[in-house]
Amino acid sequence: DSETAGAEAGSGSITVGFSQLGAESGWRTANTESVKKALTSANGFDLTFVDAQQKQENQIKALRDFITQDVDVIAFSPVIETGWDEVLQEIKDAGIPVVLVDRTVDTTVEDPFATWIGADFEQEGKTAGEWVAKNAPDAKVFELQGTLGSGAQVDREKGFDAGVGKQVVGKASGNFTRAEGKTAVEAALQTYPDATLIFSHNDDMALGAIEAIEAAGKVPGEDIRIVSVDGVRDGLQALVDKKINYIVECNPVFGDQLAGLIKKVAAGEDVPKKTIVQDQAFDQTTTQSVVDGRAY
Ligand code: GYE
Repeated sequence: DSETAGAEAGSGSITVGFSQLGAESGWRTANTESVKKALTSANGFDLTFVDAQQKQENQIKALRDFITQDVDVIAFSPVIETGWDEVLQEIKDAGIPVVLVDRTVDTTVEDPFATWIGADFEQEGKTAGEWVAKNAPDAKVFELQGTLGSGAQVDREKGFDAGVGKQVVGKASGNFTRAEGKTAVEAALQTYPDATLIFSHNDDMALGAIEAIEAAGKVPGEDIRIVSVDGVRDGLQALVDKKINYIVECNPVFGDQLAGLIKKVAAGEDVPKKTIVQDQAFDQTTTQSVVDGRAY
């Protein structure tokens, strides 16, 4: 699944290979849209975009193809943190700068990327934990984790558990998708019947959790409260419908900021090592107009 917008791009355009990790969630779809909207030929880019379908081997293959194409800049969202040493070294040896998008890497390669743009996942987990500490200090928590080993899972769990880890009675991964979130919660309702709150690492899994809870004859948001991360429209709708209790935002719309960074990196200009995308949080006072006005 690869496409190129190069046909009309002039010789002065910046060639970019972008390896997106997948299309697992509403967040990801909005992020892909934002990136594609910003990296157009009209804006001076010649983009090759490849979706890895949540498989690291697909990403590594795409990155190697970008080296062969000798693109000006390689951008990618790593599905998990580890396993990139070899390919990052190859990219470095080829002299191609890397712009890391959204998730983070854990590598032995020195100075592996020029810049990273994404959210503060640990803070998101902390913010979720603060809501639980204040509003549900006696709740027993089931933690519905994202893709195991991904920066978003590792750091959200770290931030949450640092605050209210003692309240966590069980954990399982739903791989950031609605379907796997549902399956994980169906099992959790059997394994941890005492759980009264779910901390879900994203909205899609929380929406799957709602289906599982309702199918078990319980009321999501009441019998089992739900705290989630992202703030996509479907998640916010469930919040307004009182099925989710609190959502920590993770903003996927940073394509323009990314385009600005890529231009600077391609020109050899100095860029900050990190750009943190700003987030807010939503509680049940959120109104329908916020949902209706949401762009994704
Ligand atoms: O929260 C989730 C997605 O890495 C921030 O990945 C991203 C996360 C996002 O699947 O919905």
